[in-house]
Amino acid sequence: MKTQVAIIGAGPSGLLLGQLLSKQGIDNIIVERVSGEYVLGRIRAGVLEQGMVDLLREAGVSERMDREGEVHTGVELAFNDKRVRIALDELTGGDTVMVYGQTEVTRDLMEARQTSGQTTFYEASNVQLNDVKTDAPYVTFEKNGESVRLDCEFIAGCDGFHGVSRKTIPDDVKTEHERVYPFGWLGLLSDTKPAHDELIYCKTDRGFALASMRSATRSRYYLQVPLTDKIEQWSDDAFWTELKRRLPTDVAASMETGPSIEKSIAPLRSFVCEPMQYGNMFLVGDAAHIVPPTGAKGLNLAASDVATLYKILTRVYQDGDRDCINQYSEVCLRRVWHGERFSWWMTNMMHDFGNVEVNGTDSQTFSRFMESELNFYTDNEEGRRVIAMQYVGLPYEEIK
Ligand code: FAS
Ligand code: PHB
Repeated sequence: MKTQVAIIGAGPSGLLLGQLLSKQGIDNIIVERVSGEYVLGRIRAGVLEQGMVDLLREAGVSERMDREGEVHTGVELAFNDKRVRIALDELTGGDTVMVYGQTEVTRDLMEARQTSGQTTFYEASNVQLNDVKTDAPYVTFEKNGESVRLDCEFIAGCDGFHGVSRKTIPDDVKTEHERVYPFGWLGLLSDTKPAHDELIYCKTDRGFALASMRSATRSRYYLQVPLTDKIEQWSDDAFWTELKRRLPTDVAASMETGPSIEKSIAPLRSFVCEPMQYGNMFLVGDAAHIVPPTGAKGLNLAASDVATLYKILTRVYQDGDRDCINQYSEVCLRRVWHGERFSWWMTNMMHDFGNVEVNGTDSQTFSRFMESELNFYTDNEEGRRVIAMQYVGLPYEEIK
């Protein structure tokens, strides 16, 4: 079997890349480890930057997003009994974010791929990448007990943090940067009216909380929890009770509660693999980098990687320019590190680190530093503009 671009992973990175390449007539095949239903069952991101919204429109998969998604012009930070609204549009000259769940983005991309007739192998096992340093790389995997070989010209490793692609880069070639946070996020999805019409990021002495949403009738909430917590410890009632303790009083008082339709605990880490390319294999999205979700950057950084790789491969196939492939890693990493820093910064400012020493600073001193940081950046318009610029997303970089 042969294709031009083999894509490993059918999450948002793999599906969006496949859709964009297909629209340029570039043949691609996706190899995914689990079923499509399983991919859709993962509840993850909820906020799309303008750049990702534009890319989904370019990919021709935005009709439902434009109909059902909510354009948000601001987000709130609540701390020390005050609420500061970050007026995204006013502070950035009109940029906004779109609230539309990753699950829906993935569903729209899956439907578009079905329509395009491009091949996707779900439930493929023992996926291996071979000869990625040559001009004739190939992927091997098993499907329904059969061994399959997929010859290609390029491989896009869109297989997430636990995938096989990053492992293809030899240890003496790659550098992995990592910061694991001493807490996790307990997330709950419910078919209840959102507690507020915009997102509220809350810092309290009980820990962080986030009130988000998926639509006017579906809410998404998060609580900072110790890494030792297990989901079985958290009944719905316990979740709602704790959330009400962390939300602003008036918001908590009027909040609608109801049964969870999903509840899970995710660890928080900052992670970057450098380089993001090895021969004719390119790491995309979570396969290359992870951010704590405090900055709503995870999915959005994946989208900007996709945009860069799509532009490069289009130039290779349409203009015969192969030199540009060497720009991939450098262009992606410049934007990735800005997203990493913002997510790390927001996590440090908004969470309670308890008695954990941070960067050699005792927890109490660190907490004072972060309190000052949060007050400084929210007390003046220039500080709020710094937050707004990053939250709506920095511009995508063009390929030279
Ligand atoms: P994904 O991990 O989504 O997709 C990778 C795909 O590759 C998966 O379908 C996997 O099955 C497949 N795969 C893995 N190994 C393979 C192999 N060997 N062979 C073939 N296929 C393989 N981001 C936010 O912005 N906001 C959030 O609130 C947020 N919450 C998150 C919660 C959790 C629990 C996690 C894990 C992430 C969260 N993220 C959030 C980040 C998330 O949205 C990612 O950025 C996004 O899923 C990245 O998409 P992909 O790069 O496609 O990786
Ligand atoms: C979400 O709605 O899942 C969400 C929104 C913003 C974040 C993280 C998660 O920063």
